[in-house]
Amino acid sequence: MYKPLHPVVWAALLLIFLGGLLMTEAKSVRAASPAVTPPAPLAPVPTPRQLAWQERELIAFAHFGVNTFTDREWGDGKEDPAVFNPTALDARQWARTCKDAGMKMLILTAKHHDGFCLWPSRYTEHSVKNSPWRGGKGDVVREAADACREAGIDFGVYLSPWDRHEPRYGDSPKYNEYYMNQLTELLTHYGRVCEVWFDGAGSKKQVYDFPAYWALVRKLQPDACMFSDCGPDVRWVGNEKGYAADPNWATIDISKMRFGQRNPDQTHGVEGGPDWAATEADVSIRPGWFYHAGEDGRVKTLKELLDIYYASVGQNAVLLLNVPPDRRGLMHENDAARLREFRAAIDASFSVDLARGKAATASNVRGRSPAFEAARAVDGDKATYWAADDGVTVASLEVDLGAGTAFNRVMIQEHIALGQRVKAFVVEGWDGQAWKEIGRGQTIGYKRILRFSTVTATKVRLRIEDARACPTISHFGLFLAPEALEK
Ligand code: FUL
Repeated sequence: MYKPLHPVVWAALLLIFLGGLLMTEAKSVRAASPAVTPPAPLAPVPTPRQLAWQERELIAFAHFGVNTFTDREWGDGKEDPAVFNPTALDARQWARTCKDAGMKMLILTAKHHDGFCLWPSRYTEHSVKNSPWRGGKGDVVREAADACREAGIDFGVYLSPWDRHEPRYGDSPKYNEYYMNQLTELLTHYGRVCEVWFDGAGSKKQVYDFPAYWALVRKLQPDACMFSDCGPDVRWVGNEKGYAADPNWATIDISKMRFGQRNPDQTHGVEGGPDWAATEADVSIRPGWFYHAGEDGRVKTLKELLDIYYASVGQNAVLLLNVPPDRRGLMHENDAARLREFRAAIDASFSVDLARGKAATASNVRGRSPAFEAARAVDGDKATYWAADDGVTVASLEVDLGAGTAFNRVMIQEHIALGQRVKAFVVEGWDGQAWKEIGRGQTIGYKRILRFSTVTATKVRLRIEDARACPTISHFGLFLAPEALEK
């Protein structure tokens, strides 16, 4: 039988209904409030091709050519092409060796200063086509480009502007035409090319037409970054030791830089410079750039390679590590073995991020929005970042590790798609009583790694002491490298 509800029950039901209505209203008000916008880009910012280049971190260089067979570093261009005769060339072995080492691209010396071309260029006789290798039908550039594609790594070319063989060298317009014809061959016959290396070494008698070279590369291979002493996409770090320095601004004033000359700003970059051209740190795994049997016992030690890694990749540079194929046309066993150790050491050091997913707070969160909160720096997602409000250039990020945690590496990354910002930072650990400084630096950029003896802390904080604009930190990580690799 129907029984009327008691008035108190009616009143309660009404209240629940009204409460529900109110909450729905509140939610829709929140959803409708304007979203907090990301910080405006701080110009200059990297192009997508420059970003992709920086994210490769490790690139292989392969110096190979007549010098490999004459035991020289700089050939004079008078070599008989017949000296070029590798007995067992296998570019797939190069690509595999580099890929296994975590290198994301291989740059081949298609032509070094001796002018000898590793591909059968139509424009010169000084090439593989006049060598006995593969009966004069071989093409090292083709084999290397195909092998890289097959292994899933990118391919780049070094085409020395300085040419000690070519008679047109020094007759500027004629040689520029010759050089651009060769560039065209390299950039149209071998698939995608991701970097073109313009080496600054050599004579001053030729006036290079760089604007024309650059325009040609842009037209034929829009994904390719161009390297030289002075950009335009990436710049030389200023030494051949593989070391970048702090500060390392990716920004610079290209109009003040000269090809083939020492450029005072190239190592540190210029804070607030008008152009984006990050540093590429080149170094050989052996004393020489080309293979010399006498250096088989002088392959860099694991410690040397790791020091180079921390000084380059760990300091906002890309490391370009040369591994020269030998007279067989193979990367030597000693070099390959060292590269395996190198990879294993990096993997062992960085496989577990002890800050990942830990509770994080910040002194300032952009618009108090969850999209920019501190947790974004420890979420393992490179697309998200912690950001502060506009105008806030001093700010801190704190990670609560929950318990005493041992670590000896800190990795910090800025969201550089919006420009490089941080000018000074400190990392501190809470030892139960006080904050203790662990390390400090000036610039961060794409990646900064601090390396120190193991410390234990329950909380860690990153204090940005100064920045060009509100900081955007995409990654703050803590790692414990095995003791043997500590420092
Ligand atoms: C230098 C060249 O002279 C060396 O032979 C080597 O190619 C190095 C990477 O660049 O300028």
